[in-house]
Amino acid sequence: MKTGITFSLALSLGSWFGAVDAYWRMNCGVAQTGRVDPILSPGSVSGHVHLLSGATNVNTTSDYDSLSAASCTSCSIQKDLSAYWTPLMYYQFANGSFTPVPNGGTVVYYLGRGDDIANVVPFPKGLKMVSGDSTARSYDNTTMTYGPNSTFPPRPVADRVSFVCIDYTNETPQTTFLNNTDCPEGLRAQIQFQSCWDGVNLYKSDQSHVAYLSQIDNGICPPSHPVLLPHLFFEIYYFPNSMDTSDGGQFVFSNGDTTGYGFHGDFLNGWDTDVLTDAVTQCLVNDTDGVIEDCAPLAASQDEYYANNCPERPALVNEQVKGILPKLPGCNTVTSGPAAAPQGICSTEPSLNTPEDTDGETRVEPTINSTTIAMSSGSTATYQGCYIDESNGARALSAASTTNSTGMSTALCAAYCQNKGYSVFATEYSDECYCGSSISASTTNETDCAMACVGNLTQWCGGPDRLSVWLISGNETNASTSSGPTVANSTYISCYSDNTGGSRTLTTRTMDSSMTLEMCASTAQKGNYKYFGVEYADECWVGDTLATTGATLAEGQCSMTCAGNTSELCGGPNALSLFQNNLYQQPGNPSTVNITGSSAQFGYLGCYTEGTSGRALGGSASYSTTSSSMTVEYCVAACYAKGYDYAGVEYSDECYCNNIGITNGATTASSGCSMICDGNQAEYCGGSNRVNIYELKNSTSPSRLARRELQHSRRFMLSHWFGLS
Ligand SMILES: *[C@@H]1O[C@H](CO)[C@@H](O)[C@H](O)[C@H]1NC(C)=O
Ligand SMILES: *[C@@H]1O[C@H](CO)[C@@H](O)[C@H](O)[C@H]1NC(C)=O
Ligand SMILES: *[C@@H]1O[C@H](CO)[C@@H](O)[C@H](O)[C@H]1NC(C)=O
Ligand SMILES: *[C@@H]1O[C@H](CO)[C@@H](O)[C@H](O)[C@H]1NC(C)=O
Ligand SMILES: *[C@@H]1O[C@H](CO)[C@@H](O)[C@H](O)[C@H]1NC(C)=O
Ligand SMILES: *[C@@H]1O[C@H](CO)[C@@H](O)[C@H](O)[C@H]1NC(C)=O
Ligand SMILES: *[C@@H]1O[C@H](CO)[C@@H](O)[C@H](O)[C@H]1NC(C)=O
Ligand SMILES: *[C@@H]1O[C@H](CO)[C@@H](O)[C@H](O)[C@H]1NC(C)=O
Ligand SMILES: *[C@@H]1O[C@H](CO)[C@@H](O)[C@H](O)[C@H]1NC(C)=O
Ligand SMILES: *[C@@H]1O[C@H](CO)[C@@H](O)[C@H](O)[C@H]1NC(C)=O
Ligand SMILES: *[C@@H]1O[C@H](CO)[C@@H](O)[C@H](O)[C@H]1NC(C)=O
Ligand SMILES: CC(=O)N[C@H]1CO[C@H](CO)[C@@H](O)[C@@H]1O
Repeated sequence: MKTGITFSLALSLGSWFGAVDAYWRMNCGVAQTGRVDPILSPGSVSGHVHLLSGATNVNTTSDYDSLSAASCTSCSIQKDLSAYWTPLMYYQFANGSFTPVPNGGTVVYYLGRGDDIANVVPFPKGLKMVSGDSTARSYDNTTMTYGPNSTFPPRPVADRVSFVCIDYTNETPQTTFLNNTDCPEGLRAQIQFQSCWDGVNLYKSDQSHVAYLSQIDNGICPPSHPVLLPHLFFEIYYFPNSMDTSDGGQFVFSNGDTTGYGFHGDFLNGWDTDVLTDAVTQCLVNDTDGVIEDCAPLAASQDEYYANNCPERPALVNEQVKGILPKLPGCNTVTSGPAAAPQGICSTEPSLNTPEDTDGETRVEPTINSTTIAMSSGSTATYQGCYIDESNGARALSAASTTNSTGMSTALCAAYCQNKGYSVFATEYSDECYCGSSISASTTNETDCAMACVGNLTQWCGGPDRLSVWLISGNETNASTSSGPTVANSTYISCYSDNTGGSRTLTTRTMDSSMTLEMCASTAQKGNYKYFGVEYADECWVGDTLATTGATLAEGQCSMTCAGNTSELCGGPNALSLFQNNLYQQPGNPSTVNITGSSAQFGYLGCYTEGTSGRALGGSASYSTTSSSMTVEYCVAACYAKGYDYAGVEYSDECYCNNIGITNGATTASSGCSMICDGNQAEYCGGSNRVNIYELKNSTSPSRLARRELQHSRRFMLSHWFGLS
């Protein structure tokens, strides 16, 4: 998984909200990071950096119509092309420099709130609003909501901002300011919006077109703002514990605010009006678990892979806002109050970059046997369907593979496989490419292959363990018709060049004065090497990849008889009789691991980075061991035997266990976990600071149950901080 969002939802517990709600909640990846604010700084560079979610084309001049032209949104509901943004959180090192705190994106809630909920109306086209006060550095206990009497008392509007430090073992109340930042499971910044509209103005710069409910998240609207809107609420997940804070630095928002009182949020409506109207009517009043699947108008355009399919766009403002920065972008002084801190204005501002125009671009659904692409070689590739990969731990197409995390597309994979002489190719998980001569795996529902290619977002590139399979016309029989020597459990490739410009085609050599093809095949099988080749009568070469320096030679160049069998040919000078080992097992991560002698099963969660301030499987109750015969099964069994629910393998021989799950680090590309287990050549055991994590399924251990309870109770939990009921 490449998105941090599923991760952050798993962390959710506790909430601002007291009463049982009707609502929906939507996860959002990042659309843009930079000094962009089309509400407060239209057409110019904003005063401070924002984390923007929503329509992919959000820019400095966005309005309803321009957002509506976006090709996608970084949020899960594709018919919502709104833009949502908040200031970005940084860490200021003791030496004065800054770096962004890793975030898990924004969760946007639409809640049915207010006494007048029966008359709630959808956001009108083009409505925009800002909640919060960027200049605030202390709690304002005098500016109150409308509250006419003791049934609907007024409340300080400052309560619209809140922070939750998430710590499963030591729950702390939420605060209206940034207090504790030692948050093992993350820090949630939260902002409530105005739900009462004057019914006339889509925007007024003093925000007087909208007003808060009397209780902010519930109650009544003032008579001046009689129209009730859906109640909007953002949660932004930060991971302060993934920063090394040992230098004694501090957390600060992009506007220079260390207190959190100046946190704020912006909303620019870009919804498809029909979809929003249907969702408000059908779901806002009675969807009590917030799940989009339960709301038909929203589910229809939900994209499970929103963060990959609509990734963050390149920076619109020509300045650096990530990495290590000498100062906060813009002219923002770090202040801690209590006095208000007006927005600093710079005399000069960076230029704007011209973004690639993707407005209106839509994804093309390929049709089996009729969608074709023309390849630069002149061949044509025809779409074959969505196939299941790794159904029993082995790759469906294993002859060759590559990953390109920026450029993968159907055409790129096609060219790669054709160059290697294969006629079947397939893309997977947005950036992987596999080749073979034929495919015998099972097809599956086309909707399973729903990840866009990273190199061309209008094409599909498979999904998790799902292959978008293509066939190159004219090359169907290339591999299968090649004749040549037969060796059991091996396929002859061709006579192949070696030692071109001093580069070896395969990695590892053994020599034997009684060399035969079978002897070399046996070496490849024992070591689980994908290829083997015999050269110069007595040299056996094995390896998993063919160096790009090698190429097919005329068969006549492999005409030396084998040292151990004069009836077989064993290559020639700098020429390999090259074979593929059909017993080769592509290393993988078993998706489930059974515990011998028990019904317990562990499921694979993914490849994770270790945290900078602690192990991914950290916490006080954890265990680790190493073994020169490490396998996934060994580690899982060792953790289970000691009563742990999580197991992780790393660096080919290390094993980690804990009971509370992932406490540090984050999901990362599977390519980071590519070290072979010391005890099983067909399994991966993590990498350097990368860990493959497994979780006990259906655990009944008290810690897991308690954690799940906290997650489930989210929507029912009474807010002790705000004293709501
Ligand atoms: C903002 O985006 C809209 C829609 O893509 C585009 O028409 C407009 O020119 C962009 N504005 C700027 C300043 O780039
Ligand atoms: C508001 O806060 C100030 C400073 O803490 C305090 O002196 C004052 O009494 C408070 N006012 C109200 C109405 O609570
Ligand atoms: C409180 O104010 C609301 C709204 O104006 C009104 O409907 C209600 O009757 C009032 N309640 C009391 C006890 O005055
Ligand atoms: C602020 O954090 C400290 C340290 O974690 C804690 O002791 C204190 O109770 C917190 N304050 C509030 C108002 O929650
Ligand atoms: C809510 O009520 C509407 C109208 O009665 C109905 O169409 C919809 O299915 C209900 N939704 C849920 C989640 O129960
Ligand atoms: C595609 O063509 C192949 C070979 O002609 C055929 O076996 C298969 O059923 C076709 N699939 C579809 C979905 O038409
Ligand atoms: C990835 O693909 C892009 C676009 O085709 C190409 O420019 C780049 O060199 C490729 N990167 C790797 C590592 O192959
Ligand atoms: C594929 O999945 C979609 C969405 O879940 C469903 O509507 C459709 O009926 C499925 N098609 C098949 C052939 O199972
Ligand atoms: C992206 O894919 C579409 C659909 O296959 C294709 O028409 C387009 O040419 C591709 N774009 C690039 C830059 O290759
Ligand atoms: C080929 O592989 C199969 C399956 O592993 C094995 O049973 C068989 O003995 C092998 N044949 C030879 C000649 O090695
Ligand atoms: C694990 O057990 C399940 C049933 O309990 C079985 O279906 C599955 O094949 C087993 N998996 C392995 C890898 O042994
Ligand atoms: C017709 C066709 O696509 N032929 C291709 C088969 O594959 C080789 C590479 O192995 C190409 O060179 C051919 O053009």
